[in-house]
Amino acid sequence: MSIAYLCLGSNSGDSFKLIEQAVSFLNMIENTSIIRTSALYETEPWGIKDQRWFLNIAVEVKTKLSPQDLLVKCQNIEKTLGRNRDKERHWGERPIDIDIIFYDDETINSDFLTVPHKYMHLRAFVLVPLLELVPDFVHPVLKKTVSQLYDELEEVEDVYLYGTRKHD
Ligand code: PH2
Ligand code: MG
Ligand code: MG
Repeated sequence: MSIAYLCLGSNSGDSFKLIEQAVSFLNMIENTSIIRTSALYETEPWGIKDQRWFLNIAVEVKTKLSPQDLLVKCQNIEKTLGRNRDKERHWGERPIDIDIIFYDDETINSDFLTVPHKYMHLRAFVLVPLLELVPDFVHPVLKKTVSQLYDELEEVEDVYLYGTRKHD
């Protein structure tokens, strides 16, 4: 049994419902179950600014699947929920994105999958939800804890607990 941390994001369609559905589909994957989820966050777009704000959540799962098989299952859920990668721009809007952030303390670098996630240490929208779950987890490549990585962020995009952002 392995433990993986996933980050889910959505900024098109009914993001609240899409995240909810994605979480329930994750729990239905064979040999995989959700242990905990973080709170839900409203987050400023990272990478490309001129797009809708995102909803993000972190999910802790235990699984008997390999990282590659887990990724395929996550991609199938993305497809089921209407994601069409051909129509997207890089870092642009998407109905649902499910990324593997950590898988135990494994390091994977293939064309198909990079674990830990390549940009996780630069993204408040990943680190803030993850801080709730595993502040002391050590990044196996950078050798720093999640909370150290958060403290060392140079550019911090806005992250609000869902429902606490003031709209003008
Ligand atoms: N995902 C991206 C690019 N930028 N920004 C936020 N706030 N949240 C995301 O999930 C996100 C992003 C590409 O996957
Ligand atoms: Mg992804
Ligand atoms: Mg992503």
